[in-house]
Amino acid sequence: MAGSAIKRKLESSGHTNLIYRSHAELDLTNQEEVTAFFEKERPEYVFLAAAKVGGILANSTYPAEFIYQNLMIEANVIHAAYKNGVKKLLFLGSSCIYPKLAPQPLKEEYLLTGELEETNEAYAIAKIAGIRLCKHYNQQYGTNFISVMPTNLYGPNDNFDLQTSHVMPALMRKFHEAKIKNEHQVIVWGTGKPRREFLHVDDMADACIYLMENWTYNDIEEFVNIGVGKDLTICELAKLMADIVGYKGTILFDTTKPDGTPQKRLDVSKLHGLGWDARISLRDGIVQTYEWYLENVQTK
Ligand code: GFB
Repeated sequence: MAGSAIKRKLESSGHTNLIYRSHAELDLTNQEEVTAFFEKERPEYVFLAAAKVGGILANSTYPAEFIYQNLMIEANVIHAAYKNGVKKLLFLGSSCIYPKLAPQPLKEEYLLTGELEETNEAYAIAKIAGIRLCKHYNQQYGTNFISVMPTNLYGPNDNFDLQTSHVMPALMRKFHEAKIKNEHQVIVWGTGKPRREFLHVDDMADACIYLMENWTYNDIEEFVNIGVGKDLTICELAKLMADIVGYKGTILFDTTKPDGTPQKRLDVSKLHGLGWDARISLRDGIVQTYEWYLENVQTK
């Protein structure tokens, strides 16, 4: 989802000479393949959006896959970028790198100041390693590798599998299918009380390209949050989704499912100071994504 949004934005803003590979064409966990790719193509600017990602259940069910695959991807790509003289690399992290009970909103300086949320510790550790890989390569080798920490993303090309997806696509699909099948209740995981912040993936892509074009590692100082700075409860999100999809039945909460971290609202003052602000409102973004879902994904 993130990589395809960056690709769309680069193409629509007139960039040419773009190089990409699908997962089937290039396995980023394989060091030999990554080395050969960089030596052949010699990219100058790299967006490292590839990652093993998933929602709360996928993260807690497959922690070994999440830590292993993400560490391998980051180590292989960042090292090959250094070896092949990449001018600038942008690494995408995640807001789950922050301590579970950090003060809100989350400032960049709170990294590594407390215990992580247990449902996604494996993923968070891998993403923290990626940030530090960039930092230490810059420190030792003088590279210009920047990192960004996006909040929870949503939009076209998301994963709509109910077991492995994030909350936004899961609720879209659940409410849509309940409406189509005339079902009178939809089950939402957890208590509905956790608060989450959501950023449309096209805004995220815009921010990444803006930072790549305008700012260096020295300006950014290690990494910068990308978000909207506003959040809502999962219960509020469920009601908003029901309204947009047109579902009129009951919403039930399954409290046997985990809540995850209680809140992770990003402090976006650093990003605003660098001259970028999100444009797509939550309602507009969900409406647009639902239109995409109806055209591309819905089960017939
Ligand atoms: O989006 P989500 O899976 O991940 O869940 P996290 C957010 C909240 O929504 C949790 C609740 O409190 C879930 O219990 N929720 C309610 C649901 N209904 C559903 C549902 O049907 N499906 C899902 N998936 N959740 C992830 C991390 O945390 O955030 C990743 O695990 C990553 O590592 C990502 O950082 C951005 O926001 O809790």
